[in-house]
Amino acid sequence: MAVGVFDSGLGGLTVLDAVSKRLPEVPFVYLGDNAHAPYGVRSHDDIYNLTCAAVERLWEEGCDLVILACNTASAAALKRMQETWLPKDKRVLGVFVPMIEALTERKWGDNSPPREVEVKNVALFATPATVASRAFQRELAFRAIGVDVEAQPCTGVVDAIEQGDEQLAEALVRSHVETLKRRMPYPEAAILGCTHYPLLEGAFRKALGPEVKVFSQADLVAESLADYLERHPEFIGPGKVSKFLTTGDPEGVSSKATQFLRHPLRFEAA
Ligand code: DGN
Repeated sequence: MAVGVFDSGLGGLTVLDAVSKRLPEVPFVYLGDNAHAPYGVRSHDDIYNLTCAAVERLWEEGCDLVILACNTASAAALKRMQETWLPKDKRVLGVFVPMIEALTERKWGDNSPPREVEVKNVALFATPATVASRAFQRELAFRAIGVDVEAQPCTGVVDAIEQGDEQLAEALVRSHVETLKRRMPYPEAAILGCTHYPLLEGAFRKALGPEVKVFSQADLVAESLADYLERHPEFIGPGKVSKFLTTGDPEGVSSKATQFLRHPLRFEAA
């Protein structure tokens, strides 16, 4: 039995990279929905339907536990899936909760009432669909009170990264940070709420300044998954090797993925 990692495209490879480094003995099946990416500008219904189809495909691969590495899918589809669709023997986890637990210094499964936390001003950078969902603010409100969140939809950043245009991506980051700072001049913490942004962490840090604490999602998700699997070893089993699936063209996706992560990867058709 392997653990499924789903993303709308290639961005989730940043999460996969971190989880496979943290859990080298665990087999993973990665599924990128490249045929329908990007999700960030799609309707919530659309994102929900595509995400359910992808998770079903990962079940066929024997993945009873699936991580939605995609922030947009976690924001727009996860709650609805968990409440209305998911069978009892399957688990789907998203990428927001590990970040919020780190921000609020809580342990997994701490269901105590929301309380005051040290950080009061938080900047969230994400895709337009993630920002529109307000999922981050909703999850945060379960755990903390008195935190002001300013969310900046970072239009164009994912496309610039996917096109390999680093200069444009960095210029867009500077401009999105400036726009947010007009509304919140002194954020204490920044959440990079999109799979692609770890690749621009340096640009975000530079634009935000050294006094802002930047939360790096991939490592937090890896730590949280390690903790989860320790408590739920039933979701992993021997005899599987990691593999990479795409709904897009395997040749094209393999070469883009190799560029993206800077080491060779071979995708198969989903
Ligand atoms: N994977 C998406 C996310 O983390 O929000 C970014 C790519 C997209 O589909 N827009």
